[in-house]
Amino acid sequence: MATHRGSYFTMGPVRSVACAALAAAFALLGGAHAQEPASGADAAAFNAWLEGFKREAISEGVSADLLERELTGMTVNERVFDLNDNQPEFSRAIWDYLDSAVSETRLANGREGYAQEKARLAAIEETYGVDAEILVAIWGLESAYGEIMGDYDALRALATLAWKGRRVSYGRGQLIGALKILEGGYARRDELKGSWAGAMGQTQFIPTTYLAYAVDADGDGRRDIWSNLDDVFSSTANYLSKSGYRKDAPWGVEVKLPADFDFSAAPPSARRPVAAWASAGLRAARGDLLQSYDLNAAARLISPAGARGPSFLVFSNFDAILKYNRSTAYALAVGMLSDGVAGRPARALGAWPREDRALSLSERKELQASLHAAGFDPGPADGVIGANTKKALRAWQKSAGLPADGYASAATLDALKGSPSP
Ligand SMILES: [Ca+2]
Repeated sequence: MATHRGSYFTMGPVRSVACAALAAAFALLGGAHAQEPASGADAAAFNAWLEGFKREAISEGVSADLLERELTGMTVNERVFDLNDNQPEFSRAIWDYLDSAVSETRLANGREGYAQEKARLAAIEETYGVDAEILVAIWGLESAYGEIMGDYDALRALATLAWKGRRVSYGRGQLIGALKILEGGYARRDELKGSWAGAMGQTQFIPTTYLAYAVDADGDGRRDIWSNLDDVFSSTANYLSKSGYRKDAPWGVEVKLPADFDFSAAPPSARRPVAAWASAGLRAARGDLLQSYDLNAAARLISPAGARGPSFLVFSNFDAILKYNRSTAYALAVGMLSDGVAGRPARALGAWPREDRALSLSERKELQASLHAAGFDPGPADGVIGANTKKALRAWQKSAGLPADGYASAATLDALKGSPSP
């Protein structure tokens, strides 16, 4: 994920990279959960766990000397423990997220950074085949252009996650990764700082992403994603390139749908050539035609706020950005911010349904239970509106004669609760 911070976790399993401080804010933390402080007897339990972890790490190739040096005397970070334990009750609406992700300040700072780093970015764009404005947008979302990288000690934060809680498997793998960074001499011990969930540096790489993709671009022997911009941009470009990003192709285009558009004929995973979408009546939101786009390029249709909000055709570069952070909102923010940075219109023309209220966790579970009661299968009622829930929602909407956009809003829940049982 570009950044591993609090809320991005609410959008699915741990991402491969960190998402931004911002993306973290996508869901508001629920607040007053009672937490058990990890003290007293827990400290002894942590130490016992640590000894077992050291043995496992040795078997995975980490040297005993390094483990003794770095983990002896390690303690739980109780702040990290609490953050990890916090289940968000409310999700942020995508328009609220985008307001912050693509704010005037972030746009202005992005244009400034783009101008300042023009020569450096041009060289990296050429080397990796990734558009400079996309690199700047990710930089802006991940760390506010290097300003907010997090100052949690990564080893201690990851040891805390690996010990106990919802992310032990993630924490364990990343802790091993962080130790291997030190063993390889890629970064200094005092540099290993980041978010509470272990995402580090100006691009918020988690340790395994760092190991696989971080680059020593200036040839000083270190992959410095904290303070060396050659390394920062090259690492990000390398990751995007390996994720399938191709330069000079668009991430997506906002479209207008015909009034009678049948969403049920366009599930979100369907990739079709632009020409086929044009035949189905789609038009570019700015200008009427899609003719300026490659008519053979495969595109998916996304309507993140349902039929009443803006829709976009997104291309393979959008999917490459999703590998950085598996959130549609994040990938849209990267695309829009990159457009703004490069001097193109940065915001959607279509209006977001701002009067809609995002559903709470309990309401999302209620929606799933109601779908089940109505004879549709949304999967377990876990409050996560994933592919299965959206599919069931679309099927119910179609059966009820509503636009089958799979969008879960308060209005959807009301309609569903008022619908007759089969
Ligand atoms: Ca370097």
